[in-house]
Amino acid sequence: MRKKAILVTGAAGEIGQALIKSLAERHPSHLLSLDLQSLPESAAHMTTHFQGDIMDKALLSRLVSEYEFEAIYHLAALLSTRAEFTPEAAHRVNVEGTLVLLQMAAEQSEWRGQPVKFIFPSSIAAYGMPDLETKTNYARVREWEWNYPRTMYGCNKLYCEQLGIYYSRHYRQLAADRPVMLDFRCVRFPGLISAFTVPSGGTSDYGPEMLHAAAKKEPYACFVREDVRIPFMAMPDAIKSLLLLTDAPKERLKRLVYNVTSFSLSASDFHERVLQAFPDAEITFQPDIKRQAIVDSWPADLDDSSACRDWDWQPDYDVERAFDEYLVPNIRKRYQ
Ligand code: AKB
Repeated sequence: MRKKAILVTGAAGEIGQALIKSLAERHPSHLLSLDLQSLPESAAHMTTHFQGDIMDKALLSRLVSEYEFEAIYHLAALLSTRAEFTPEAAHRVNVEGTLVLLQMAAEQSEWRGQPVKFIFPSSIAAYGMPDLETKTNYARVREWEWNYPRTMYGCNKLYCEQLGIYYSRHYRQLAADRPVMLDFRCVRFPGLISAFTVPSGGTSDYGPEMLHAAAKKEPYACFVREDVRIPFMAMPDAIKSLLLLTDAPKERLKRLVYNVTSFSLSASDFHERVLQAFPDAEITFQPDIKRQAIVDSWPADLDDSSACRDWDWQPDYDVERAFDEYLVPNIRKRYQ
């Protein structure tokens, strides 16, 4: 008999580490994780961890032969800045890796006669605002608007959303028997900010980098203009959204891809919040024109009313609570 399990790929990343902690409370005995990296001590004891590549077919076959997956949280990805340096490698990990996992989930759904839940984080990078005027005029974008990503990562996310929908609704549509299809559910995240991990490889990283540098008393040169605005969310809300969407009754879901957000801040608003907490912070603005252009193409805010309506999404942390109760106290403690 194969053992029932929940699988988290990309488990050593920022979302992964936070998600492992919440999932371990819900499913203490059957949590599996997969990542190229080992897990930090704080998460390692909570899961059975496999250090390896999502493209390693032998490793995946071994997992499939031993475990029956009830849900897969597929987080492994190269983020937007990193992906621009190695676009083809990003495509391989972000798209081909997702395809391999979707196929595995599709096969498992058939074997167990029950859909495997496939939870996928997408991103504001799936949007592409053509210019700053449009970005200002269409502040809160809805899921079907401005789907013209400018980065390889954004293209990968948008296409994988479509692949997920295909595997969930139309997979093997010409076969004589309709297969049991997987249950794909996706959130488009804004920039995420964790108090416990520092991001790497993303382009929304200037926010969390500013905050962590200030707490460490290190100078920080912000790589975007002061006026640039995007939405952000504190990590506990990102985890909350993934778990709420996992638990939502299927009949309530009118879409498979949902925006979620919490607060929208300009880089100068962010700077001011950091200064309130760390008045001696040495932060300058030295925009990198190329990374700036990527952030300029992301919407100023997201309309998450579909998620609010369909699965009662509400963030716990508005901007005040995020900084005052979660980020600043925990980051202070971390670097004391
Ligand atoms: C990135 O900057 O690439 C990510 C994202 C916005 O998805 N944080």
